[in-house]
Amino acid sequence: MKATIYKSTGSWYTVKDEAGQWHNARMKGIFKIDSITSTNPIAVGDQVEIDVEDEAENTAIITEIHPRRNYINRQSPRTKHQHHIVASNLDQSVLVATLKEPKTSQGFIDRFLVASEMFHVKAIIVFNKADLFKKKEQEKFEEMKEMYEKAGYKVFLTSTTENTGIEALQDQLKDKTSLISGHSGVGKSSLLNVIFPEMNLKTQGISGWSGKGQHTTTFAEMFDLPFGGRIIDTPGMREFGLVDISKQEISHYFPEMRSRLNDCQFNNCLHVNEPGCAIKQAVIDAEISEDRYVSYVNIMESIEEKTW
Ligand SMILES: Nc1nc2c(ncn2[C@@H]2O[C@H](COP(=O)(O)OP(=O)(O)OP(=O)(O)O)[C@@H](O)[C@H]2O)c(=O)[nH]1
Ligand SMILES: [Mg+2]
Ligand SMILES: [Zn+2]
Repeated sequence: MKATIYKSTGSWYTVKDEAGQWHNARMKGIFKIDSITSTNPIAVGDQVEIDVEDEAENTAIITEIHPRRNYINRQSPRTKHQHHIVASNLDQSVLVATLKEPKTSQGFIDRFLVASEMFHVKAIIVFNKADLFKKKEQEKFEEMKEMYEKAGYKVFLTSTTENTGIEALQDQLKDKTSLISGHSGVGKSSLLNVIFPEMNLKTQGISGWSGKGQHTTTFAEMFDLPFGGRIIDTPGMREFGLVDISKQEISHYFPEMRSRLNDCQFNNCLHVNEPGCAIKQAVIDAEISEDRYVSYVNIMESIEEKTW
């Protein structure tokens, strides 16, 4: 019987079968998955085959994993050479960012967007905590919104305390499977709670952002949305390491660069020192944001430092 993974807690998985019945399932034996070295063989979002083991106890055995349409993985915090699959079979990846309490850097946002492009998952950006904005943050937001929209990304502005911007976000989530990511404390779980109050997810509490970087959500979990679609809440991430990316590839993951690559004089152009570079020209002409270009160069440099 076909089923979908909603949650993983160690060796047990919460799955929902095609008839809408929930089971506690575990894997039987060891089966080979893809060629990637991941720390978790089964991830939230995976489509699997199950055999019901015990009707009364609602337990089942996972016998097979269906090929993934796509997946997002992150470097394992423990071993750099291993990956952890966060979720699979996604329609979009939602980055929740904040301009204060805590501040999400542009470098982080851009790395996130590059990773989403690498995984072929459409990304959108939600700036939360709009209620905390003073003039400075409001201006910064307008600037970033313009920059990211020009690059081809949708940008949303929300506040969970004032309930603003929520409907537009709901429309964007409807009938899709979305993964929510962002630093700890940006309000990922809070957002899901206002989108779907019955969800009742644990959040950091009314004292607000502590600045201590404690994670409230500790594992990825998927939920069905009452208006159609599914959403996956994840624990906050500290930084974003890009793995398995070559310098030559990076510009392909900046949509505003990708569309201009054919215009560079050299087809192996890295858009740094080469003559006849269409990307640098577009930056000079303000067709590509200088800040996005700086992120591009920073990512290039971080790859140079990689020693393996
Ligand atoms: N002022 C303000 N505070 C918010 C808003 N959204 C969330 N918060 C607060 O921010 C804190 C963190 O919210 P959470 O929803 O737990 O954050 P999270 O992103 O799920 O964090 P982790 O689970 O640790 O990754 C809580 O104290 C919320 O009350 C908002 O729109 N405005
Ligand atoms: Mg959370
Ligand atoms: Zn170039």
